[in-house]
Amino acid sequence: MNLHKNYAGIPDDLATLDQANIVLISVPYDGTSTWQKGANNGFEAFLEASENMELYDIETETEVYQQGVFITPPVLEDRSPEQMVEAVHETVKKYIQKKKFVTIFGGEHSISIGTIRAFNESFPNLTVLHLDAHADLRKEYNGSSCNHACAVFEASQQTNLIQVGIRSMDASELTVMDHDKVYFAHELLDDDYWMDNALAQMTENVFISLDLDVFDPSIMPSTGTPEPGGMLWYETLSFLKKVFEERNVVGFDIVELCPNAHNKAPDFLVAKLYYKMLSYKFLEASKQIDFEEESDAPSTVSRATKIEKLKDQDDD
Ligand SMILES: [Mn+2]
Repeated sequence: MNLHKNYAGIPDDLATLDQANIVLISVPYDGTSTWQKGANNGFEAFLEASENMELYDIETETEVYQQGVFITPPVLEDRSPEQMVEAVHETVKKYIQKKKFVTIFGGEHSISIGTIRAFNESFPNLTVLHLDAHADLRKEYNGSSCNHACAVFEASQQTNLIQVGIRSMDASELTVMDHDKVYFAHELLDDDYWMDNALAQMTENVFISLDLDVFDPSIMPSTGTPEPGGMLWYETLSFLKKVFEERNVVGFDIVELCPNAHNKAPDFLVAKLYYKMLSYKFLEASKQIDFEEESDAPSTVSRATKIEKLKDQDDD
């Protein structure tokens, strides 16, 4: 693993713990996956793809990388699923206490048991927004409660869990599932109000746990257990944007990137998804940076500001 890379190739001075507002913790763990292996290679593929992104976000007219992204040493504990979860829990909590915006990259979905536990202990009345093809509500699987199939069982008991995009589950999960707070993939097509209804059920503090298999395999084939009938790019972004605008998103994790060396497009999708989520989170702060640059140092205005100006001229 190459530890010297920065996310999106940002300058080193924006990638230090002191300077960065955003912390990125990788957990390259693949100990309990049951079908296609390789989620342990996801983070490296994500980082490599991110280096090829253009950093001006057209939709928000911002350059969120200026908030800085610090990549922590990876969580490598893998002696048992339980010990891995505890290591994730401790690490995530440590960075939350440093008042950073903490994001976590898997690895497979069992890592989220630790991330959710850390956020739930740190923020009152937490909603967990779970985007996934799978319900992941088993209390125990293959002899462990820290299996990927159990990723949000604890969240279902201890937080306000809202599940979106689900299209695969075991009958035993029906008794655990809170059906009013589940938005099945097949229902999203015919329901114009699902986004607003899901939002209305969220408390102020929201943690997002995003399993990449929530996306349709046509755009996200690089995942351990692809399921047909998933969400597409723009509907997912428009939902996420609403959540970031209307609630206090306290952090998020992205899991289950299982890269394919012969198809880089899914890696790029994830790099961009991460950037979009940060762009939504820091929308106001990013616009502020552009404004300050314009007033203090006109010769070094950012690309975002220049484009803002061009647009103003068009409006006249
Ligand atoms: Mn899944």
